[in-house]
Amino acid sequence: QCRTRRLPFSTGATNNEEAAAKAAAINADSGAPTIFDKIINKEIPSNIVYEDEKVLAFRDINPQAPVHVLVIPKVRDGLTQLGKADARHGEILGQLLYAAKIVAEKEGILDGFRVVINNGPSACQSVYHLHLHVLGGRQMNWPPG
Ligand code: TR5
Repeated sequence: QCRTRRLPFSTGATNNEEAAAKAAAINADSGAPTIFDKIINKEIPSNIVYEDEKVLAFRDINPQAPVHVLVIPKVRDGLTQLGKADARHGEILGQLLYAAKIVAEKEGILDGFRVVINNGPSACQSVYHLHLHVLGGRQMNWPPG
């Protein structure tokens, strides 16, 4: 469960809201290196599903479905979150989406899978290195939470 929501549309700060805002600040987009850099550099182990020159895909440590893989660019280049994308990122964004399809194919979930990008505190983003969640292996419900 995401506990870092800072709702921009909330009115009147309660203690709970202040606590949530503080928690969100910890996970804010500071541009600092993230745990994913260590995974890319193989400083910490991960369960890699797919890798090419530009993209790395590895299993999420806290899976929300039988298949839950994260697809990330090996070079962040300012893409802490999708909302920071500009025209120069078009190629890598396409490569990430195509890699998500390759992952789905490798994992045998082409019949039904979901690709999710959480962008910013109100969407529960917790790691500020752009990543696509590829989820499947069970019935995915709609609407999402
Ligand atoms: O909440 P957002 O969309 O930012 O997704 C971040 C995802 O990274 C979450 O689903 C986490 O479970 C996942 N995560 C966090 C860590 C981690 C990871 N997946 C694989 N390996 C991980 N390590 C080693 N360390 C993490 N802190």
